[in-house]
Amino acid sequence: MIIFISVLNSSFFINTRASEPVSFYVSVKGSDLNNGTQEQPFATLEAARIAVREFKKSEIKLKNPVEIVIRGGIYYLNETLELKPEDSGTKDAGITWRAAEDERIVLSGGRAIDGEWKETSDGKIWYVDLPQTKGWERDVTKPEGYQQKPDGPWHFRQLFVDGKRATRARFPNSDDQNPFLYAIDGSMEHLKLRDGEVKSNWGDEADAQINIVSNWRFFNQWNDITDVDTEKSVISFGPRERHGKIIEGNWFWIEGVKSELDQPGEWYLDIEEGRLFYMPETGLDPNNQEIVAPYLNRLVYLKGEVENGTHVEYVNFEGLEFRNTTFTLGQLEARVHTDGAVMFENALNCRIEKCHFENIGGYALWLHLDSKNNVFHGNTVLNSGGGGVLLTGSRLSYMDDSKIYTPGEAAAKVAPYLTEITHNTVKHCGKLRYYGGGVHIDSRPASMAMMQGNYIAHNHFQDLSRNGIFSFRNQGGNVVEFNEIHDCMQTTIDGACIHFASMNRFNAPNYVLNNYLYDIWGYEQKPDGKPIRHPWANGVFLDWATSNTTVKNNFIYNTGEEAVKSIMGNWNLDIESNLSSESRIEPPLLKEMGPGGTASNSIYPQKLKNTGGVIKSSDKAFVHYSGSWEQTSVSGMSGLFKYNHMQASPVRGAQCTYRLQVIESGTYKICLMYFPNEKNASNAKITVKHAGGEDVVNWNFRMGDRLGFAVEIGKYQLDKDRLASVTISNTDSDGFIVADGVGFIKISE
Ligand SMILES: [Ca+2]
Repeated sequence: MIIFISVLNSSFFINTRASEPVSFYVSVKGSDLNNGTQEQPFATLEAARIAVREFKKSEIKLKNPVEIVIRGGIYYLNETLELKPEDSGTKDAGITWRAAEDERIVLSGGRAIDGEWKETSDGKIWYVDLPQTKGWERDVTKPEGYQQKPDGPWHFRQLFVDGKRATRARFPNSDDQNPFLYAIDGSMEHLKLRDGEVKSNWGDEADAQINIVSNWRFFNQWNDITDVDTEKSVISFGPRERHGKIIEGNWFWIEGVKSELDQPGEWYLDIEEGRLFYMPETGLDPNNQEIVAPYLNRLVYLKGEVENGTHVEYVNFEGLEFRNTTFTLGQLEARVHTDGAVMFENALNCRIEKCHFENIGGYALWLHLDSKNNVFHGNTVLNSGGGGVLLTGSRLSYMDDSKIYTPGEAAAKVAPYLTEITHNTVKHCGKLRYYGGGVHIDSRPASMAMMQGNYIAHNHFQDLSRNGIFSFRNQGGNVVEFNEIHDCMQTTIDGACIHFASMNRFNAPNYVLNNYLYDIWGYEQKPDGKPIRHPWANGVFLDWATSNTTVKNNFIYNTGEEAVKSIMGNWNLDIESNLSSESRIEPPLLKEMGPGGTASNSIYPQKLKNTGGVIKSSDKAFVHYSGSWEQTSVSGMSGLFKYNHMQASPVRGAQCTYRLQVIESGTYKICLMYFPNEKNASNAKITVKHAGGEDVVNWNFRMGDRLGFAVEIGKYQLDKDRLASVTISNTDSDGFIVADGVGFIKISE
């Protein structure tokens, strides 16, 4: 494509007054040969992006805000709109991509199926030729993930008919009395059914999957079917998404099988013939229906570079609709899937406002790495495969601490925070990936545990597969207030409307205030086809040592288990004045709940942090090792997690020193983190250097917290001008010494 930029010296830009926006226009009726004025709009967002970048180069300093006004119509994007640091605005001159007033703009990741549908001989199933899908080949060894534009032939696993996600040909049918199959046994690699239940033609398919809720029943996974054995009644999987072991009773369906196309509303893509099959509801002609299949995974990508420290800044999106994106297979984790219609990576001060997301494959917005002060306000998200907003750091895994999604030294130290997620509606989500939420805040590094978090207020979340809001690992400093969240935990167990699992007792203070939470289900499917309500479903769930958290003035009714549940050794909780009931209750200020309200408890950011630090054994800048150390790992909770740390045997001398970064003088509680083990030393020497000198403590590493959370070794005065440290030594020890982490938190002046 040739894009001709003629705007630079045109009179269009002369005489603009300060603060009046400079406007570029895009229209479905435009042309990329135009100059981007209202009269001569561009046809594509890409042309506008290039024009804005050129315009910025022509200015010494961006004086005026820039707006890209998109005129009404459906834009089937050919590739992801990628914005880089050079596409940034400034504080006084933001760059806003917005809908023209009162016009409906759809940015679609799909392709309209507009060929001619023909009836097959049975009179029920129709087909249309899609030669561009012919010859697609599945590679089960690689995760699919994001591509700016798909490589090779087109392929899809969702189809949208008249605005609804249609059913990929499956067995059992979704409206059967018992819509699932049930494993009687299995492993990470296969499952077994009762004799006679496995059909041979399931093994002949080029792209069949099962959607199974495995082992612990708090997530689902999509496993590629690579082989079936009808004699042994076994289905074998490819290597992708082996997240949980298959055990007796796990429920699933199989899809992507041509011979199972037998119910109105089902479809099947035949990649050998390059042909799409669909069985419409009786009497309907697909030629008269709006049928769209997804093509792109991500519509907009703001892409700073974490390792270079660059950011995309002051870019805004207003009033746009985002639709029809793909979901990808091969997610590294069940918990954190990574399909997002819009992604902000290393983005600062960017906004998405009054936008609409519908029928997308994953999350509406995925915020990644060093992203802060971003805003997601007044948006609607409907029928997403994932959830509303996802926030991730370099994504230390739940299952295995050594897996890092985004490698790199800078990436390991950052995670999104100070995000405002306000006045949004998220409904009917988690359709493809059950482990998700209205807001899912994933792992951040331990070094950030004491820092501020995110502001989540006045949202309405309804009908979600799992949590309303989830905040996992080293998260704190979150304010969650005046949200209305209900009908959560619809297809999984062990969560809540508001679920925090900080796995770190030093997390910055959280405030969960004045939320309205109800009808929290918990779901378990029984082999007789009847789902039952599983009790593991809560109003507020303070899980895995979540600490320093206030839960107050919440109204909670009809939970599977508790209104407010706290487990696994939380420190410093303040749970008071919450009203709960088994039947309906209403808060006195009902109108303040959700997007319609404006109230705030005014918790200011300075209240949202702790003073001190958390140092992990892998933080090389702060830990010095001498002697002989080895890396080892601890696995726990039936293999649910694996932690890595350092240990030294008593045979050869070893010690390590954690240098504490003291930025404020005061009295601090100093703690060790490690997993107790009987092979450990019962008499390790811990030397603490503090303001008053040096103390030696004898430490028994055989005792401690069974999940490796912080154990106090003492309270000490630390001075910001004096070296403070903790040294662990194996001199004369009777077992291993362990270096996992040290935390210190200021408790008084
Ligand atoms: Ca079927």
